[in-house]
Amino acid sequence: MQNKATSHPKPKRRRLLMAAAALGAGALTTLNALAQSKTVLRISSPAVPDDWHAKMWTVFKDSLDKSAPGEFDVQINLNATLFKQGAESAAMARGNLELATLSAFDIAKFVPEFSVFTAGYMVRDPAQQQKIFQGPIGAEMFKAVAEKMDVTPLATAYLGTRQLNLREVRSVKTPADLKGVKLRMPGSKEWLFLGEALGATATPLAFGEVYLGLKTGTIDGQDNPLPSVRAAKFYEVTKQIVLTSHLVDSLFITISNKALAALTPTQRQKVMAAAQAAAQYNNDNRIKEESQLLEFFRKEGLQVSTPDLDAFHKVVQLRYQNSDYAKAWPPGLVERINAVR
Ligand code: KDO
Repeated sequence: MQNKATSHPKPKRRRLLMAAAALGAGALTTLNALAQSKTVLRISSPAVPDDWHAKMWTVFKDSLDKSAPGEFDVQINLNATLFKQGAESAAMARGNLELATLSAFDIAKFVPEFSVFTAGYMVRDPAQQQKIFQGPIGAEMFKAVAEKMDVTPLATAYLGTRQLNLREVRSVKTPADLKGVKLRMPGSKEWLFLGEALGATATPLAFGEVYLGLKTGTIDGQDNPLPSVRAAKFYEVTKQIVLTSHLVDSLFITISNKALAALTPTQRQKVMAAAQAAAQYNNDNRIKEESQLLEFFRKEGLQVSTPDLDAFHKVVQLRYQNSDYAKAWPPGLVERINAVR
């Protein structure tokens, strides 16, 4: 026997129920259609949420939500939760990822001449960095990236100037003083070469594992720009910052060519403008923070020291000049970079 609640409703109530169901289904269909018509832009980054190059993706998303309301579904994945650090360019080439930030090291694997930007003491400061990549050198390099990697750089973000950050206090004046120091570097031979050029014993580790490595002592130190040392809280598990300033580091906001080709010309312009706004936000905040952070680290009890920078320049530059990397640099490229002011 049917109970009352599940027996057929009275005609008026039934009509109402049917109308509500129809409305519900209709609204759902509209929502589905809207969701489907949105262009999904998946982003993957190893950055921690509190770092500027993580926050810049919100600027990117907000910019697109404003300039192209309802057209894009921007999905931001931080902490390497979507793809592991270094796997982004392959994911983009396979069509599994639309946007990421690539380092010069990621690019140099496929575009050998790009290794010039992995060399210590090559780029002088963030202003020169922006001019290089916004000028003819950048245009030539980005063309090669698009051809060889099937991705297109949209803007250059300044990751900061890399400094050494040690677990125990040590007197570091020249690269020789880093002999035997187990220095964590990101996991590629281009990064390891930089660590070795600095005089240390370079050891590969993903960014997400550095905090624990420093805490437990499986590594003696790491190198990163000061804002990342703050954002990833490395200062909690280290005692010294050595201001080697060995790399004015860049991150390129890059889109897969497949995703780019799927956009209308107007959408392309909007995505480009959003990437540039994001980079600008990152650059302004990072430069400002870099100038203020030493005080913060000192208050946290870290010792801050400055080495013999001439000695570091000489040793590191010589290592690169004599390396196989330099053989891939077109004649005159270093001079052209130096001439950018
Ligand atoms: C790092 O692993 O040390 C590094 O700074 C390398 C950069 O290229 C970049 O991947 C960065 O980590 C991450 O975005 C985390 O800040």
